[in-house]
Amino acid sequence: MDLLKGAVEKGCQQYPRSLQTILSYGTAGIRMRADNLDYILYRMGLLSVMFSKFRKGQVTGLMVTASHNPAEDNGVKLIDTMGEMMPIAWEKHATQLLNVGDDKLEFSLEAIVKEEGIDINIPAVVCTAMDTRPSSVQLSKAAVDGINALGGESHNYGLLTTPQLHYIVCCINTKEQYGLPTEEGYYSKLTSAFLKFNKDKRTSKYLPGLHVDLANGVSAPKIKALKAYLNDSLEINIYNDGSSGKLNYECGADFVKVGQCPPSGIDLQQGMRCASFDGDGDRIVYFYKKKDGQFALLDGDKIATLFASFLSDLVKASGLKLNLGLVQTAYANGSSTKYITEIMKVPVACVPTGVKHLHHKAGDFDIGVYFEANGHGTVLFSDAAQKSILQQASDNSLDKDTREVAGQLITAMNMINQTVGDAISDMLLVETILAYRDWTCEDWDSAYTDLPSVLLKVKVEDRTIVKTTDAERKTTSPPGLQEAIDQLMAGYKFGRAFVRPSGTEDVMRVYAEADTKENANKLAYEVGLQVYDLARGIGDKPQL
Ligand code: G16
Repeated sequence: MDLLKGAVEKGCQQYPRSLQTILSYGTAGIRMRADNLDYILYRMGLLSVMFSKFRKGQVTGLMVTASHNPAEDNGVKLIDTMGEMMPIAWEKHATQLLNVGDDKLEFSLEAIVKEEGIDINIPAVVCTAMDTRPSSVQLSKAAVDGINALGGESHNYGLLTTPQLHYIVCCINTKEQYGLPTEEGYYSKLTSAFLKFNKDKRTSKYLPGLHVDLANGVSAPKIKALKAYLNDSLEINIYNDGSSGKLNYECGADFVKVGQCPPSGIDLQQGMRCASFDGDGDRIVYFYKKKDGQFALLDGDKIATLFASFLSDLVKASGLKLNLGLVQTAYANGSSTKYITEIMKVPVACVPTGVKHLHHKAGDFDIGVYFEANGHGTVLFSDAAQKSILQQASDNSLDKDTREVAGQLITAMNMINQTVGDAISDMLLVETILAYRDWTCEDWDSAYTDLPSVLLKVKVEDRTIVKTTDAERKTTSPPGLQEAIDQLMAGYKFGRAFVRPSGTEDVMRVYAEADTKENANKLAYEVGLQVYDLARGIGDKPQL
Protein backbone atom coordinates (compact mmCIF):
# COMPACT_ATOMS: atom_id res chain seq x y z
CA MET A 1 0.00 0.00 0.00
CA ASP A 2 2.97 2.32 -0.62
CA LEU A 3 0.97 3.91 -3.40
CA LEU A 4 -1.73 5.00 -0.95
CA LYS A 5 0.83 6.21 1.58
CA GLY A 6 2.62 8.35 -1.03
CA ALA A 7 -0.63 9.86 -2.28
CA VAL A 8 -1.73 10.68 1.26
CA GLU A 9 1.62 12.24 2.17
CA LYS A 10 1.51 14.46 -0.91
CA GLY A 11 -2.08 15.40 -0.09
CA CYS A 12 -1.26 16.31 3.51
CA GLN A 13 1.62 18.52 2.36
CA GLN A 14 0.05 20.25 -0.63
CA TYR A 15 -3.66 19.99 0.06
CA PRO A 16 -4.25 19.72 3.83
CA ARG A 17 -7.86 19.57 5.01
CA SER A 18 -8.90 23.16 5.61
CA LEU A 19 -12.54 22.77 6.70
CA GLN A 20 -13.98 21.11 9.75
CA THR A 21 -17.65 21.26 8.66
CA ILE A 22 -19.40 18.01 7.78
CA LEU A 23 -19.91 17.73 4.02
CA SER A 24 -21.77 15.24 1.90
CA TYR A 25 -21.77 14.14 -1.72
CA GLY A 26 -25.26 15.42 -2.60
CA THR A 27 -27.73 15.61 -5.48
CA ALA A 28 -25.00 15.93 -8.09
CA GLY A 29 -21.64 15.76 -6.36
CA ILE A 30 -20.22 18.30 -3.98
CA ARG A 31 -20.41 22.07 -4.28
CA MET A 32 -19.73 25.08 -2.09
CA ARG A 33 -17.70 28.32 -2.00
CA ALA A 34 -14.58 27.70 -4.06
CA ASP A 35 -12.10 29.01 -1.43
CA ASN A 36 -11.70 25.75 0.48
CA LEU A 37 -12.16 23.24 -2.27
CA ASP A 38 -8.53 22.39 -3.16
CA TYR A 39 -8.16 19.49 -0.75
CA ILE A 40 -11.63 18.23 -1.72
CA LEU A 41 -10.74 18.17 -5.40
CA TYR A 42 -7.46 16.41 -4.60
CA ARG A 43 -9.35 13.77 -2.66
CA MET A 44 -12.00 13.39 -5.38
CA GLY A 45 -9.11 12.88 -7.80
CA LEU A 46 -7.96 10.00 -5.56
CA LEU A 47 -11.48 8.59 -5.50
CA SER A 48 -11.89 8.74 -9.27
CA VAL A 49 -8.70 6.65 -9.59
CA MET A 50 -10.03 4.12 -7.08
CA PHE A 51 -13.26 4.01 -9.02
CA SER A 52 -11.44 3.42 -12.32
CA LYS A 53 -9.49 0.56 -10.70
CA PHE A 54 -12.76 -0.82 -9.35
CA ARG A 55 -14.07 -0.72 -12.94
CA LYS A 56 -11.05 -2.81 -13.98
CA GLY A 57 -9.16 0.08 -15.50
CA GLN A 58 -11.99 1.53 -17.57
CA VAL A 59 -11.99 5.31 -17.86
CA THR A 60 -13.92 7.35 -15.28
CA GLY A 61 -14.65 11.09 -15.37
CA LEU A 62 -14.26 14.10 -13.11
CA MET A 63 -15.96 17.40 -13.99
CA VAL A 64 -15.04 20.58 -12.14
CA THR A 65 -18.23 22.63 -11.97
CA ALA A 66 -20.91 24.00 -9.70
CA SER A 67 -23.40 24.19 -12.55
CA HIS A 68 -26.30 26.51 -11.65
CA ASN A 69 -24.67 27.86 -8.46
CA PRO A 70 -23.17 31.37 -8.31
CA ALA A 71 -19.77 32.08 -9.85
CA GLU A 72 -18.08 32.11 -6.42
CA ASP A 73 -18.98 28.44 -5.85
CA ASN A 74 -17.40 25.43 -7.42
CA GLY A 75 -17.55 21.69 -7.06
CA VAL A 76 -17.17 18.33 -8.71
CA LYS A 77 -19.31 15.71 -10.44
CA LEU A 78 -17.88 12.19 -10.81
CA ILE A 79 -18.71 10.09 -13.86
CA ASP A 80 -19.15 6.35 -14.34
CA THR A 81 -17.80 4.38 -17.30
CA MET A 82 -20.85 4.57 -19.57
CA GLY A 83 -21.09 8.30 -18.92
CA GLU A 84 -23.68 8.06 -16.15
CA MET A 85 -23.22 9.69 -12.75
CA MET A 86 -21.06 7.75 -10.29
CA PRO A 87 -23.29 5.08 -8.68
CA ILE A 88 -25.13 5.99 -5.49
CA ALA A 89 -23.42 3.05 -3.75
CA TRP A 90 -20.08 4.89 -4.11
CA GLU A 91 -21.34 8.18 -2.68
CA LYS A 92 -20.65 7.01 0.85
CA HIS A 93 -16.97 6.66 -0.06
CA ALA A 94 -16.95 10.20 -1.45
CA THR A 95 -18.63 11.53 1.70
CA GLN A 96 -16.13 9.65 3.85
CA LEU A 97 -13.19 11.15 1.96
CA LEU A 98 -14.71 14.62 2.18
CA ASN A 99 -14.86 14.50 5.96
CA VAL A 100 -11.96 12.46 7.21
CA GLY A 101 -8.99 14.18 8.91
CA ASP A 102 -5.60 14.12 7.14
CA ASP A 103 -4.37 11.57 9.67
CA LYS A 104 -7.18 9.14 8.76
CA LEU A 105 -7.07 9.56 4.98
CA GLU A 106 -4.86 6.53 4.35
CA PHE A 107 -7.05 4.38 6.55
CA SER A 108 -10.16 5.51 4.65
CA LEU A 109 -8.59 4.71 1.29
CA GLU A 110 -7.57 1.29 2.55
CA ALA A 111 -11.10 0.68 3.76
CA ILE A 112 -12.47 1.43 0.27
CA VAL A 113 -9.92 -0.94 -1.30
CA LYS A 114 -11.01 -3.66 1.11
CA GLU A 115 -14.75 -3.10 0.94
CA GLU A 116 -14.86 -2.94 -2.85
CA GLY A 117 -12.26 -5.66 -3.43
CA ILE A 118 -10.08 -3.34 -5.54
CA ASP A 119 -6.84 -4.53 -7.08
CA ILE A 120 -4.72 -1.47 -6.42
CA ASN A 121 -2.21 -2.47 -9.12
CA ILE A 122 -4.71 -2.17 -11.97
CA PRO A 123 -3.84 0.89 -14.09
CA ALA A 124 -6.43 3.68 -13.86
CA VAL A 125 -7.44 6.41 -16.30
CA VAL A 126 -9.52 9.51 -15.49
CA CYS A 127 -10.77 12.14 -17.94
CA THR A 128 -11.22 15.61 -16.49
CA ALA A 129 -12.76 18.84 -17.72
CA MET A 130 -13.95 22.12 -16.21
CA ASP A 131 -16.41 24.96 -16.62
CA THR A 132 -15.53 28.66 -16.92
CA ARG A 133 -15.50 29.64 -13.23
CA PRO A 134 -12.46 31.68 -12.13
CA SER A 135 -11.51 28.91 -9.66
CA SER A 136 -11.81 26.02 -12.11
CA VAL A 137 -8.21 26.03 -13.40
CA GLN A 138 -6.68 25.79 -9.94
CA LEU A 139 -9.20 23.19 -8.79
CA SER A 140 -8.64 21.07 -11.90
CA LYS A 141 -4.95 21.08 -11.07
CA ALA A 142 -5.71 19.84 -7.56
CA ALA A 143 -7.86 17.03 -9.01
CA VAL A 144 -5.18 16.06 -11.54
CA ASP A 145 -2.56 16.07 -8.76
CA GLY A 146 -4.77 13.64 -6.83
CA ILE A 147 -5.22 11.42 -9.87
CA ASN A 148 -1.49 11.33 -10.65
CA ALA A 149 -0.49 10.85 -7.00
CA LEU A 150 -2.36 7.53 -6.99
CA GLY A 151 -0.65 6.52 -10.23
CA GLY A 152 -3.68 7.31 -12.39
CA GLU A 153 -3.34 8.55 -15.95
CA SER A 154 -5.18 11.85 -16.37
CA HIS A 155 -6.54 13.19 -19.64
CA ASN A 156 -7.45 16.82 -19.21
CA TYR A 157 -9.94 18.12 -21.79
CA GLY A 158 -9.93 21.72 -20.51
CA LEU A 159 -13.17 23.61 -21.02
CA LEU A 160 -16.16 21.36 -21.80
CA THR A 161 -19.82 21.29 -20.92
CA THR A 162 -20.57 18.58 -18.37
CA PRO A 163 -22.49 16.42 -20.91
CA GLN A 164 -19.60 16.62 -23.38
CA LEU A 165 -17.31 15.01 -20.80
CA HIS A 166 -19.94 12.34 -20.07
CA TYR A 167 -20.13 11.65 -23.82
CA ILE A 168 -16.34 11.37 -24.17
CA VAL A 169 -16.05 8.92 -21.25
CA CYS A 170 -18.74 6.74 -22.82
CA CYS A 171 -17.08 6.86 -26.27
CA ILE A 172 -13.72 5.74 -24.87
CA ASN A 173 -15.16 2.86 -22.88
CA THR A 174 -17.35 1.64 -25.75
CA LYS A 175 -14.25 1.67 -27.98
CA GLU A 176 -15.81 4.44 -30.07
CA GLN A 177 -19.06 2.57 -30.74
CA TYR A 178 -20.90 5.50 -29.17
CA GLY A 179 -18.94 8.04 -31.21
CA LEU A 180 -15.50 9.61 -31.51
CA PRO A 181 -14.16 10.57 -28.07
CA THR A 182 -13.44 14.20 -28.91
CA GLU A 183 -15.28 17.49 -28.80
CA GLU A 184 -15.34 17.48 -32.62
CA GLY A 185 -16.71 13.93 -32.56
CA TYR A 186 -19.51 15.13 -30.31
CA TYR A 187 -20.51 18.02 -32.60
CA SER A 188 -20.21 15.87 -35.64
CA LYS A 189 -22.40 13.04 -34.28
CA LEU A 190 -25.20 15.30 -33.05
CA THR A 191 -25.25 17.70 -35.97
CA SER A 192 -25.03 14.96 -38.64
CA ALA A 193 -28.21 13.51 -37.14
CA PHE A 194 -29.81 16.96 -36.97
CA LEU A 195 -28.96 17.78 -40.59
CA LYS A 196 -30.17 14.38 -41.76
CA PHE A 197 -33.52 14.67 -40.02
CA ASN A 198 -34.03 18.25 -41.15
CA LYS A 199 -32.80 18.00 -44.73
CA ASP A 200 -36.23 17.94 -46.36
CA LYS A 201 -38.03 20.13 -43.89
CA ARG A 202 -40.85 22.23 -45.28
CA THR A 203 -42.09 24.68 -42.72
CA SER A 204 -44.29 27.72 -42.77
CA LYS A 205 -45.12 28.44 -39.14
CA TYR A 206 -41.86 27.16 -37.60
CA LEU A 207 -39.15 29.79 -38.03
CA PRO A 208 -35.47 28.74 -38.02
CA GLY A 209 -34.38 31.56 -35.65
CA LEU A 210 -33.71 30.56 -32.03
CA HIS A 211 -32.57 32.91 -29.26
CA VAL A 212 -30.36 31.24 -26.66
CA ASP A 213 -29.29 32.55 -23.24
CA LEU A 214 -26.03 30.79 -22.34
CA ALA A 215 -25.88 31.82 -18.66
CA ASN A 216 -22.46 33.43 -19.26
CA GLY A 217 -21.09 29.93 -18.93
CA VAL A 218 -19.11 27.26 -20.74
CA SER A 219 -21.85 26.64 -23.30
CA ALA A 220 -21.05 30.00 -24.95
CA PRO A 221 -17.83 28.90 -26.67
CA LYS A 222 -19.36 25.48 -27.29
CA ILE A 223 -22.46 26.81 -29.07
CA LYS A 224 -20.21 28.99 -31.18
CA ALA A 225 -18.29 25.86 -32.20
CA LEU A 226 -21.52 23.94 -32.82
CA LYS A 227 -22.82 26.63 -35.17
CA ALA A 228 -20.03 25.91 -37.63
CA TYR A 229 -21.40 22.37 -38.05
CA LEU A 230 -25.01 23.43 -38.57
CA ASN A 231 -24.56 25.19 -41.93
CA ASP A 232 -27.22 27.78 -41.10
CA SER A 233 -29.89 25.09 -40.92
CA LEU A 234 -30.60 26.45 -37.46
CA GLU A 235 -30.11 30.14 -36.89
CA ILE A 236 -28.87 30.49 -33.30
CA ASN A 237 -28.75 33.98 -31.81
CA ILE A 238 -26.55 34.03 -28.72
CA TYR A 239 -27.13 36.02 -25.50
CA ASN A 240 -25.18 36.09 -22.21
CA ASP A 241 -22.04 34.64 -23.75
CA GLY A 242 -19.80 35.63 -20.86
CA SER A 243 -18.20 38.56 -22.69
CA SER A 244 -19.58 41.00 -20.09
CA GLY A 245 -22.08 39.44 -17.65
CA LYS A 246 -21.45 37.17 -14.68
CA LEU A 247 -22.05 33.42 -14.67
CA ASN A 248 -25.66 32.49 -13.78
CA TYR A 249 -26.35 36.04 -12.61
CA GLU A 250 -29.88 37.04 -13.61
CA CYS A 251 -29.68 34.55 -16.43
CA GLY A 252 -29.54 30.84 -17.14
CA ALA A 253 -32.06 28.01 -16.93
CA ASP A 254 -32.37 28.03 -13.13
CA PHE A 255 -33.00 31.79 -12.99
CA VAL A 256 -35.65 31.58 -15.72
CA LYS A 257 -37.38 28.53 -14.23
CA VAL A 258 -37.45 29.78 -10.63
CA GLY A 259 -38.21 33.41 -11.47
CA GLN A 260 -40.57 32.57 -14.35
CA CYS A 261 -39.26 35.56 -16.26
CA PRO A 262 -36.84 36.15 -19.15
CA PRO A 263 -33.11 36.43 -18.38
CA SER A 264 -31.47 39.84 -18.49
CA GLY A 265 -30.02 40.50 -21.91
CA ILE A 266 -33.00 39.21 -23.91
CA ASP A 267 -35.60 41.77 -24.90
CA LEU A 268 -38.42 39.25 -25.25
CA GLN A 269 -40.81 40.03 -28.10
CA GLN A 270 -43.75 38.13 -29.48
CA GLY A 271 -42.72 35.59 -32.09
CA MET A 272 -39.29 34.94 -30.53
CA ARG A 273 -38.54 31.32 -29.62
CA CYS A 274 -36.03 31.35 -26.76
CA ALA A 275 -34.08 28.90 -24.64
CA SER A 276 -31.89 29.18 -21.55
CA PHE A 277 -28.99 26.85 -20.70
CA ASP A 278 -27.53 26.49 -17.22
CA GLY A 279 -23.91 27.16 -16.23
CA ASP A 280 -22.46 23.79 -17.29
CA GLY A 281 -24.82 23.01 -20.16
CA ASP A 282 -26.79 20.10 -18.76
CA ARG A 283 -30.15 21.86 -18.41
CA ILE A 284 -32.38 23.71 -20.83
CA VAL A 285 -35.75 25.44 -20.64
CA TYR A 286 -37.61 27.22 -23.44
CA PHE A 287 -39.75 30.34 -23.16
CA TYR A 288 -41.72 32.81 -25.28
CA LYS A 289 -44.17 35.70 -25.01
CA LYS A 290 -47.83 34.80 -25.38
CA LYS A 291 -50.27 36.73 -27.57
CA ASP A 292 -51.69 38.34 -24.40
CA GLY A 293 -48.18 39.61 -23.60
CA GLN A 294 -47.53 37.19 -20.74
CA PHE A 295 -44.25 35.34 -20.26
CA ALA A 296 -44.64 31.58 -20.86
CA LEU A 297 -42.21 28.89 -19.76
CA LEU A 298 -41.73 25.59 -21.59
CA ASP A 299 -39.86 23.71 -18.89
CA GLY A 300 -38.52 20.17 -18.51
CA ASP A 301 -42.06 18.77 -18.21
CA LYS A 302 -43.05 20.35 -21.53
CA ILE A 303 -39.84 19.09 -23.19
CA ALA A 304 -40.46 15.60 -21.81
CA THR A 305 -44.01 15.47 -23.19
CA LEU A 306 -42.80 16.79 -26.56
CA PHE A 307 -40.10 14.09 -26.76
CA ALA A 308 -42.40 11.32 -25.51
CA SER A 309 -45.23 12.13 -27.93
CA PHE A 310 -42.83 12.38 -30.89
CA LEU A 311 -41.04 9.12 -30.10
CA SER A 312 -44.26 7.34 -29.31
CA ASP A 313 -45.70 8.43 -32.71
CA LEU A 314 -42.62 7.06 -34.46
CA VAL A 315 -42.75 3.79 -32.50
CA LYS A 316 -46.45 3.36 -33.37
CA ALA A 317 -45.79 4.08 -37.05
CA SER A 318 -42.92 1.59 -37.07
CA GLY A 319 -45.11 -1.18 -35.67
CA LEU A 320 -42.33 -2.06 -33.21
CA LYS A 321 -43.45 -3.39 -29.84
CA LEU A 322 -41.49 -1.13 -27.54
CA ASN A 323 -42.73 0.16 -24.21
CA LEU A 324 -42.12 3.85 -23.68
CA GLY A 325 -42.28 5.43 -20.24
CA LEU A 326 -41.61 8.77 -18.62
CA VAL A 327 -39.78 9.53 -15.38
CA GLN A 328 -40.42 12.68 -13.37
CA THR A 329 -39.80 14.03 -9.87
CA ALA A 330 -42.10 15.65 -7.31
CA TYR A 331 -41.45 19.01 -9.03
CA ALA A 332 -43.33 17.89 -12.15
CA ASN A 333 -46.35 20.07 -12.62
CA GLY A 334 -49.57 18.23 -11.70
CA SER A 335 -51.07 19.09 -15.10
CA SER A 336 -48.17 17.44 -16.90
CA THR A 337 -48.53 14.17 -15.00
CA LYS A 338 -52.30 14.19 -15.62
CA TYR A 339 -51.78 14.86 -19.34
CA ILE A 340 -49.15 12.12 -19.73
CA THR A 341 -51.17 9.46 -17.94
CA GLU A 342 -54.72 10.36 -19.01
CA ILE A 343 -54.28 11.76 -22.54
CA MET A 344 -50.99 10.34 -23.78
CA LYS A 345 -51.57 7.08 -21.89
CA VAL A 346 -47.87 6.76 -21.19
CA PRO A 347 -46.75 5.24 -17.86
CA VAL A 348 -45.12 7.70 -15.46
CA ALA A 349 -42.72 6.96 -12.59
CA CYS A 350 -41.81 9.46 -9.86
CA VAL A 351 -38.36 9.35 -8.22
CA PRO A 352 -36.34 11.62 -5.89
CA THR A 353 -34.59 14.71 -7.28
CA GLY A 354 -31.28 14.13 -9.01
CA VAL A 355 -30.60 12.90 -12.50
CA LYS A 356 -28.93 9.80 -11.09
CA HIS A 357 -32.34 8.62 -9.82
CA LEU A 358 -34.19 9.45 -13.03
CA HIS A 359 -31.54 7.90 -15.26
CA HIS A 360 -31.66 4.67 -13.30
CA LYS A 361 -35.45 4.44 -13.43
CA ALA A 362 -35.60 5.27 -17.15
CA GLY A 363 -33.66 2.04 -17.72
CA ASP A 364 -36.82 0.10 -16.77
CA PHE A 365 -38.39 1.00 -20.13
CA ASP A 366 -37.44 0.12 -23.73
CA ILE A 367 -37.50 3.85 -24.33
CA GLY A 368 -37.28 5.88 -21.12
CA VAL A 369 -37.79 9.64 -21.34
CA TYR A 370 -36.70 11.40 -18.15
CA PHE A 371 -36.80 15.06 -17.24
CA GLU A 372 -36.75 17.17 -14.13
CA ALA A 373 -39.02 20.20 -14.36
CA ASN A 374 -35.86 22.35 -14.18
CA GLY A 375 -34.88 21.15 -17.66
CA HIS A 376 -32.44 18.37 -16.81
CA GLY A 377 -33.15 15.24 -18.82
CA THR A 378 -32.68 12.99 -21.81
CA VAL A 379 -33.94 9.76 -23.38
CA LEU A 380 -32.57 6.24 -22.91
CA PHE A 381 -32.97 3.42 -25.42
CA SER A 382 -32.40 -0.07 -24.03
CA ASP A 383 -29.92 -2.30 -25.86
CA ALA A 384 -32.79 -4.52 -27.00
CA ALA A 385 -34.74 -1.51 -28.31
CA GLN A 386 -31.71 -0.21 -30.22
CA LYS A 387 -31.17 -3.63 -31.74
CA SER A 388 -34.76 -4.06 -32.91
CA ILE A 389 -34.89 -0.52 -34.34
CA LEU A 390 -31.64 -1.13 -36.26
CA GLN A 391 -32.90 -4.49 -37.54
CA GLN A 392 -36.16 -3.00 -38.71
CA ALA A 393 -34.42 -0.20 -40.59
CA SER A 394 -32.43 -2.70 -42.64
CA ASP A 395 -35.10 -5.40 -43.07
CA ASN A 396 -35.74 -5.40 -46.83
CA SER A 397 -38.77 -7.64 -46.42
CA LEU A 398 -40.59 -4.65 -44.90
CA ASP A 399 -42.17 -1.85 -46.89
CA LYS A 400 -40.21 1.34 -47.51
CA ASP A 401 -42.29 3.53 -45.17
CA THR A 402 -41.84 1.19 -42.22
CA ARG A 403 -38.09 1.05 -42.79
CA GLU A 404 -37.95 4.81 -43.11
CA VAL A 405 -39.70 5.36 -39.79
CA ALA A 406 -37.17 3.05 -38.11
CA GLY A 407 -34.48 5.13 -39.84
CA GLN A 408 -35.97 8.28 -38.31
CA LEU A 409 -35.83 6.66 -34.87
CA ILE A 410 -32.15 5.88 -35.42
CA THR A 411 -31.46 9.46 -36.47
CA ALA A 412 -33.28 10.80 -33.39
CA MET A 413 -31.29 8.36 -31.23
CA ASN A 414 -28.02 9.68 -32.68
CA MET A 415 -29.05 13.25 -31.85
CA ILE A 416 -29.67 12.34 -28.22
CA ASN A 417 -26.86 12.26 -25.66
CA GLN A 418 -28.03 9.20 -23.77
CA THR A 419 -25.34 9.49 -21.11
CA VAL A 420 -26.92 12.42 -19.23
CA GLY A 421 -29.19 15.47 -19.67
CA ASP A 422 -27.59 17.71 -22.30
CA ALA A 423 -28.83 21.19 -23.23
CA ILE A 424 -27.23 21.14 -26.71
CA SER A 425 -28.61 17.73 -27.63
CA ASP A 426 -32.04 18.50 -26.13
CA MET A 427 -32.14 21.79 -28.05
CA LEU A 428 -31.40 20.04 -31.34
CA LEU A 429 -34.15 17.50 -30.74
CA VAL A 430 -36.72 20.12 -29.68
CA GLU A 431 -35.92 22.10 -32.83
CA THR A 432 -36.20 18.96 -34.96
CA ILE A 433 -39.61 18.09 -33.55
CA LEU A 434 -40.97 21.63 -33.84
CA ALA A 435 -39.79 21.81 -37.47
CA TYR A 436 -41.11 18.31 -38.25
CA ARG A 437 -44.52 19.25 -36.89
CA ASP A 438 -44.27 22.82 -38.19
CA TRP A 439 -45.13 24.09 -34.72
CA THR A 440 -44.72 27.41 -32.99
CA CYS A 441 -44.13 27.63 -29.24
CA GLU A 442 -47.88 28.26 -28.82
CA ASP A 443 -48.68 24.99 -30.64
CA TRP A 444 -46.26 23.13 -28.39
CA ASP A 445 -47.59 24.82 -25.26
CA SER A 446 -51.23 24.11 -26.09
CA ALA A 447 -51.08 20.41 -25.10
CA TYR A 448 -51.89 21.24 -21.48
CA THR A 449 -51.89 24.25 -19.17
CA ASP A 450 -49.51 24.24 -16.21
CA LEU A 451 -50.96 24.78 -12.78
CA PRO A 452 -49.44 27.95 -11.35
CA SER A 453 -46.43 26.96 -9.23
CA VAL A 454 -43.90 28.61 -6.93
CA LEU A 455 -40.44 27.65 -5.68
CA LEU A 456 -39.07 29.11 -2.45
CA LYS A 457 -35.83 28.74 -0.52
CA VAL A 458 -35.75 28.78 3.29
CA LYS A 459 -32.49 28.92 5.24
CA VAL A 460 -32.31 26.63 8.25
CA GLU A 461 -29.66 25.93 10.88
CA ASP A 462 -29.16 22.37 9.72
CA ARG A 463 -30.89 21.03 6.64
CA THR A 464 -30.21 17.40 7.60
CA ILE A 465 -32.97 17.52 10.22
CA VAL A 466 -35.54 17.46 7.41
CA LYS A 467 -36.07 13.90 6.20
CA THR A 468 -38.31 12.88 3.32
CA THR A 469 -40.03 9.81 1.95
CA ASP A 470 -42.27 8.81 -1.00
CA ALA A 471 -39.91 10.25 -3.65
CA GLU A 472 -39.57 13.39 -1.51
CA ARG A 473 -43.29 14.12 -1.64
CA LYS A 474 -43.64 13.82 2.15
CA THR A 475 -41.51 14.68 5.18
CA THR A 476 -40.96 12.30 8.10
CA SER A 477 -38.98 14.77 10.20
CA PRO A 478 -39.15 17.19 11.99
CA PRO A 479 -42.29 16.00 13.79
CA GLY A 480 -45.46 17.80 12.83
CA LEU A 481 -44.17 19.30 9.57
CA GLN A 482 -46.00 16.92 7.21
CA GLU A 483 -49.26 17.24 9.18
CA ALA A 484 -48.99 21.01 8.89
CA ILE A 485 -48.34 20.80 5.13
CA ASP A 486 -51.29 18.40 4.66
CA GLN A 487 -53.58 20.82 6.45
CA LEU A 488 -52.41 23.79 4.40
CA MET A 489 -52.75 21.90 1.08
CA ALA A 490 -56.33 20.96 1.92
CA GLY A 491 -57.23 24.67 1.98
CA TYR A 492 -56.48 25.20 -1.73
CA LYS A 493 -58.05 23.89 -4.91
CA PHE A 494 -55.50 21.64 -6.64
CA GLY A 495 -53.19 22.49 -3.73
CA ARG A 496 -49.99 20.45 -3.63
CA ALA A 497 -46.79 21.25 -1.77
CA PHE A 498 -43.64 19.56 -0.53
CA VAL A 499 -40.39 20.39 1.18
CA ARG A 500 -36.92 18.90 0.72
CA PRO A 501 -33.34 19.78 1.61
CA SER A 502 -31.34 20.93 -1.41
CA GLY A 503 -28.33 18.81 -2.29
CA THR A 504 -26.52 21.63 -4.09
CA GLU A 505 -27.21 24.74 -2.00
CA ASP A 506 -27.36 25.31 1.73
CA VAL A 507 -31.16 25.78 1.77
CA MET A 508 -34.49 24.00 2.15
CA ARG A 509 -36.59 23.99 -1.01
CA VAL A 510 -40.34 24.56 -0.89
CA TYR A 511 -42.57 23.80 -3.89
CA ALA A 512 -46.26 24.65 -4.12
CA GLU A 513 -48.89 24.62 -6.84
CA ALA A 514 -52.57 25.55 -6.81
CA ASP A 515 -55.41 26.73 -9.05
CA THR A 516 -54.22 30.36 -9.22
CA LYS A 517 -50.85 32.09 -8.98
CA GLU A 518 -52.04 33.95 -5.91
CA ASN A 519 -53.00 30.71 -4.17
CA ALA A 520 -49.76 28.99 -5.17
CA ASN A 521 -47.87 31.96 -3.69
CA LYS A 522 -49.90 31.84 -0.49
CA LEU A 523 -49.49 28.09 -0.11
CA ALA A 524 -45.71 28.27 -0.67
CA TYR A 525 -45.44 31.11 1.83
CA GLU A 526 -47.47 29.29 4.49
CA VAL A 527 -45.50 26.07 4.02
CA GLY A 528 -42.26 28.09 4.09
CA LEU A 529 -43.26 29.58 7.46
CA GLN A 530 -43.88 26.10 8.86
CA VAL A 531 -40.43 25.03 7.67
CA TYR A 532 -38.93 28.11 9.26
CA ASP A 533 -40.66 27.44 12.59
CA LEU A 534 -40.40 23.64 12.80
CA ALA A 535 -37.02 23.13 11.11
CA ARG A 536 -35.16 25.93 12.94
CA GLY A 537 -35.10 28.60 10.24
CA ILE A 538 -32.43 31.29 10.26
CA GLY A 539 -32.23 34.74 8.66
CA ASP A 540 -35.26 36.35 7.07
CA LYS A 541 -38.62 34.63 7.37
CA PRO A 542 -40.34 33.82 4.05
CA GLN A 543 -42.22 36.83 2.66
CA LEU A 544 -45.51 36.81 0.80
C1 G16 B 1 -28.33 19.53 -10.03
C2 G16 B 1 -28.81 18.12 -10.28
C3 G16 B 1 -30.28 18.15 -10.63
C4 G16 B 1 -31.05 18.85 -9.53
C5 G16 B 1 -30.46 20.24 -9.25
C6 G16 B 1 -31.04 20.88 -8.00
O1 G16 B 1 -28.46 20.26 -11.21
O2 G16 B 1 -28.06 17.55 -11.33
O3 G16 B 1 -30.70 16.82 -10.79
O4 G16 B 1 -32.38 19.00 -9.88
O5 G16 B 1 -29.08 20.14 -9.02
O6 G16 B 1 -30.77 20.03 -6.91
P1 G16 B 1 -31.14 20.42 -5.44
O7 G16 B 1 -32.57 20.83 -5.43
O8 G16 B 1 -30.88 19.19 -4.63
O9 G16 B 1 -30.27 21.58 -5.05
P2 G16 B 1 -27.26 21.11 -11.77
O10 G16 B 1 -27.69 21.48 -13.13
O11 G16 B 1 -27.11 22.29 -10.84
O12 G16 B 1 -26.09 20.19 -11.71
